Amino acid sequence: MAAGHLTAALLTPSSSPVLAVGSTVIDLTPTPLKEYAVREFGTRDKPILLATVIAVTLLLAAIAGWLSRKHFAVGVVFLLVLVALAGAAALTRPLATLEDLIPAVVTAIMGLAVLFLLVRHPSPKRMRHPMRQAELAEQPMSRRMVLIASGVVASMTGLMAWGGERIIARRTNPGSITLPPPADPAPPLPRGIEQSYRGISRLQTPTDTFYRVDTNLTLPVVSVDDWTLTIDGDVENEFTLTFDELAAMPLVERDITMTCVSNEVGGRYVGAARWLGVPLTALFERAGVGTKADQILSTAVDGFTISTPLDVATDGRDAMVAIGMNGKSLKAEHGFPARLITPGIYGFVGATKWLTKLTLTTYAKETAYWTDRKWATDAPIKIASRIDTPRPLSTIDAGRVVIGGVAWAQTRGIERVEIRIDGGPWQPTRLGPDVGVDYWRQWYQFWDAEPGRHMLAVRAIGADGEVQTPVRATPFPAGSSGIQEIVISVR
Ligand SMILES: Nc1nc2c(c(=O)[nH]1)N[C@H]1C(S)=C(S)[C@@H](COP(=O)(O)O)O[C@H]1N2
Ligand SMILES: [Mo]
Repeated sequence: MAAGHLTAALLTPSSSPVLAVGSTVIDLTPTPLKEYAVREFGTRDKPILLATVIAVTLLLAAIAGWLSRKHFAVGVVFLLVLVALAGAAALTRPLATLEDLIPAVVTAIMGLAVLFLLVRHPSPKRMRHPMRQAELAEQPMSRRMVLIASGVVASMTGLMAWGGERIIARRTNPGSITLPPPADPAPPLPRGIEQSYRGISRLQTPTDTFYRVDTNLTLPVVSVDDWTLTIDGDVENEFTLTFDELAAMPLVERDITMTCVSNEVGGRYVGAARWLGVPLTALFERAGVGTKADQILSTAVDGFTISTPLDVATDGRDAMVAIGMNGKSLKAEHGFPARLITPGIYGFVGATKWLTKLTLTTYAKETAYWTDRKWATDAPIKIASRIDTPRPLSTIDAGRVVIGGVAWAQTRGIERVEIRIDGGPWQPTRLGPDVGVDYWRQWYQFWDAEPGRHMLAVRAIGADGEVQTPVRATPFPAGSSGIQEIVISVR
């Protein structure tokens, strides 16, 4: 497996047996199980998945070894079937080519070699009659030989896996590239209240702590020199841009808060950043949108797809193909070199990372990854608020404390945020600076905390008058709702 991983690292990382099997598991996971994993494991879901794939493989490989001690051929067939499954997983990835089978072939050859080394170690006799099973039992490998052989295999495995990981990390990390300044810059970001009231989320989420959600076990390898963006489908002039051509178009800079549909009440899958990009409307103007399209089908370099309602993306909001985030080019994790950003709708319907194609089409004709898994097609972000401080279940000292957090109602803006202490009346809070309707709003309030256990709740009221509902909804299929209520102890 490590040899296959190393081979894939040099060719196409996603064709690595471990990664291909893991990705196939992700794609085949039923929605309720996926929801459970996201809820229970959060961003550790990927390492846990990979660890499981590796553990199960080791177990199955052990069975292959055990089988082959009795009947070598049976062990060989078992091992080959396992590797064939990994090869099939690699071949059925979107955009896979025959070349993606190579890591599986290497895995098979290496697997057989190891099996042969460990089970059918060459002895002078066996060299002459390699297929004579009976001799195996007569001449077991000495304990010392077993230890040496296992040690060699284990260290080679570690070395190859480590090498593969290093190569993948280097190939998928593009480094920062210089971008032209915006033709339409955002005003300077006001000072947030996070420095005055510790524990409240920063007004702008730093890129390295910005949440990451995608189906990718491994980041795509994208070279900015080869990358292109194509606009096609129901348009008058289909066209393709290189990165430099895209970056040469007039760029806008906007502060936008993104939210993931998987965000639970009080969750962390939300982040606020400054995005630099080309407005979708500019690209569509150049393409000349036809009359039939009602959907923008965006495709990522790895074949992943997202559907965005055309009327939503073009209703005047700042939807864009973003190439910059917080003053730098996009990081690999966030979609280098270009991604879609659509304010006001959840990421899974409007924030395609590693974007390479925008196809104007219809919902009747084309479906995308999440639509195929029964998630909503149109998913406006629900008004929400979060308590950042004090932390749930924390113990704090009695006296004057600050309760604070963030609230968001993209495309509408936040009018008020209210808190409730121990089930009492809703009380007003003070708001942080206003960065626009698509941005979250920091909020805080002082509270004279008395010893004991207390319940704190928060709700937001939108500029359109909508009051955040206490009615609970799960993230599936169109985003969670409900009011966050936390318990804390005061001593
Ligand atoms: N290519 C691709 N783009 C994607 C996804 C994905 O799985 N693949 N996930 C989407 C989801 S569900 C969200 S919430 C946002 C998250 O963007 P971020 O990781 O930069 O925060 O990206 C969206 N774009
Ligand atoms: Mo998401």
